[in-house]
Amino acid sequence: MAQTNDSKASPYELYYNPFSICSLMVLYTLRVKGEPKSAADAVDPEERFIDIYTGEQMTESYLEKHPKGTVPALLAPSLGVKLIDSTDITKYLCDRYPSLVPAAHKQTIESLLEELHEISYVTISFKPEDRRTEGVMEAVREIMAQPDTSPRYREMLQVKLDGHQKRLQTFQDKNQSVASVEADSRRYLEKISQLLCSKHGGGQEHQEQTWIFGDEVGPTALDAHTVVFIARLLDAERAHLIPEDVLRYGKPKLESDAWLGITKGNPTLHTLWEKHQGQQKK
Ligand SMILES: N[C@@H](CCC(=O)N[C@@H](CS)C(=O)NCC(=O)O)C(=O)O
Repeated sequence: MAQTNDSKASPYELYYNPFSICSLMVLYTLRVKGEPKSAADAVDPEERFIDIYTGEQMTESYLEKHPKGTVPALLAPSLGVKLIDSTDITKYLCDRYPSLVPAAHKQTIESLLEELHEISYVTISFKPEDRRTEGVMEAVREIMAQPDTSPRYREMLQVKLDGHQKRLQTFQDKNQSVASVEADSRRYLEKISQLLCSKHGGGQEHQEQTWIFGDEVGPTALDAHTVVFIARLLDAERAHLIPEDVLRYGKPKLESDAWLGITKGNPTLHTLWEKHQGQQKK
């Protein structure tokens, strides 16, 4: 299933899913990216929907494009671009759109983005009974077990399986738990709160209007990723992890045209979306 935006023929393709936090981070970065360094630096990808809830990410044709079989992915075959991680895609955009990483805040932005992406989103997004990672791994194994799966396709599926296994192992090695991931989230958002506070001296009145480094700086890559993280925590019923000033900062962005243009007003979590759909049918 493919959905395209109205950009002119672009050499770039962005594979995404609107219920994927990392896809949303890239999509929102694209919406607030500002002006490119030059016309040749412009990145306005054709956006292609991948249904990661029916297994489209583990089809042979998608794995040919993207060996990990995840979203997002930014590809531009004619430019030799193949970026298969949201942080790499964001760096690529930052190199081309200077307002995403203003020099004065570069170090802060880079180190906080790194910290944000260390957080296990799966742990705070899904309940153990959702069996999100296990479900994906089982589906991959099922395809591998089918007699008509070619040796080449089986090999590609094994790479995807190994990637998931490695992630699970890292989680166990780090001794992570829901409580520790919640603590990581709080620690991260506390730093955002401090930045907001240093900009506005703790006053409440302007925070709804502004960006982390202030209106004169405008949206940076840190804003783009943090706003999406806030949206996900809200959808995952984890509002208690968000400091009040950070919530006041985030909420208006989640009502903006840029955000609603991406989500169409849907939640960021597929499980929540399904629940809403079910309720509407009753
Ligand atoms: N580190 C990657 C994570 C990508 C990732 O795990 N994407 C998830 C959605 S948020 C996905 O594609 N899940 C489907 C699957 O693993 O099969 C990034 O930042 O892009």
